[in-house]
Amino acid sequence: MKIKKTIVVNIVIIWIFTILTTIVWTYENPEKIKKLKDILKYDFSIGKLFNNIKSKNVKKNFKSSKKYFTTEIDTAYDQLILNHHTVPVYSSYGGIAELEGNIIYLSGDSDLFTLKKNNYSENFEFTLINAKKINNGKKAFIKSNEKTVGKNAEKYFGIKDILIEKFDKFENKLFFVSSLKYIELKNCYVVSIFVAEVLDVISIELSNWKEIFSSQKCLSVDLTTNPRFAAASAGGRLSKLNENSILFSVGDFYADGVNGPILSQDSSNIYGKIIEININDFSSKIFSYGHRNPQGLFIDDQKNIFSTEHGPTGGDEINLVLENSNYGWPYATYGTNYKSSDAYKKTANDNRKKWPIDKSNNSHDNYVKPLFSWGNQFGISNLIVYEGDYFNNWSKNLIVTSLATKQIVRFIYDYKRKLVLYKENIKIGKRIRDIIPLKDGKIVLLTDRGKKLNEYPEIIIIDKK
Ligand SMILES: [Ca+2]
Repeated sequence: MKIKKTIVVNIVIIWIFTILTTIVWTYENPEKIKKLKDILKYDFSIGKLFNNIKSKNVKKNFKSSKKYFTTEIDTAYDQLILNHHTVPVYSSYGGIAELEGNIIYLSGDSDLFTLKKNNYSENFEFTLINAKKINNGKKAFIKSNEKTVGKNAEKYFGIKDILIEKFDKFENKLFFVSSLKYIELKNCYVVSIFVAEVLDVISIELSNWKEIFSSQKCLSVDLTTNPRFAAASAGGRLSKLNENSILFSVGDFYADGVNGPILSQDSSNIYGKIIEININDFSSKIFSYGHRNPQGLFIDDQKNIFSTEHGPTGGDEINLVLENSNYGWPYATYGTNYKSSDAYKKTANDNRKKWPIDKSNNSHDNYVKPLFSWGNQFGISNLIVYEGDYFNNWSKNLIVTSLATKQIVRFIYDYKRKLVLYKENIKIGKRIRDIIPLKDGKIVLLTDRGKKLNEYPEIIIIDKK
């Protein structure tokens, strides 16, 4: 009897020890939790552990705290209602588009959903679309490079944007996707565009994905040293330019002359550029250059091309993009140096906050100047020109989104003088990745995922009270 009792006590001790070890090991550490989750095929996070044990149907039980909720904010003209729809998968980036009045969401890991009204309840619901995934080699990339670049492999390798548009020469609408793509044989990566035809706009039936564009220069994870694999500066925005072509904004991956070689001023590659791609023969050319991380692109009704771009600290920009023009990076910026870069750390004596290779001496002279540049941390993402009439006081205003300050900013733009005149900050309270206008005049935002596994991205539909 005594032996049996000892065995039971030992088992209980081992059991408690295992739980404690797991809790300590995974505490506030999303990668480890993700690893465990993958091993156990289980959504596993502290605080949710006991709920999860009860749950039998793990897949259906997605872990965001609230699937749908609303908030209200006051602005200069309107009281706004924000309809927050928590997306069903935890991923970074991805993109949103409108198709036949419904919102299409492709996650950073290529899961395709529609967000639309349920016929019976009028509530919005996500439906998973049965489409093939983009074959970008993400798993192989993570496997080969996670040891070197850590969590950045999972976070930054994936889908950057989507675009769904009708073009004259095609019977069906075209669905474009921009993504990083891993070239396993050479252990390097490129940026690519894939396209499918939308064969049925209601059921979202897609043809097979076809790769129509890839950068020639394949980048290794040690292109830059600090950080390695700087795909936070990947750009990736897609926009329809005309019936024959699209524009594609590509970042410099921090290859800026300080943290790596200079790519954005070198015309032999497409990084740090906006690229025009012909959709009939897939030929491409450099449209504009000297960009750092152009994450926003919008072409308005009058064919004005607006872009946004992350600068170094305090140097985020809105630009009016003109063909064959040089936007200055890395030789001109109003921003100062990032704390993370090598240049910042080199010596304490010199002016270490200055961007060290600014040839323009903080004037941006000899390069196309931005329409506006922030002197504070802003974390710019995408933008639109508001061309609807639902928010009737916002007509032709630029609506620019921000990650760090969790807001949208409305600019009044003087089209004749090409100047911004007025700005209104509108606090949303979430890091915003993407913005699209809907045909009915409402505006939709895609937010960033949080650091914790239960902080899923949201799609926020902005409405008036
Ligand atoms: Ca610039």
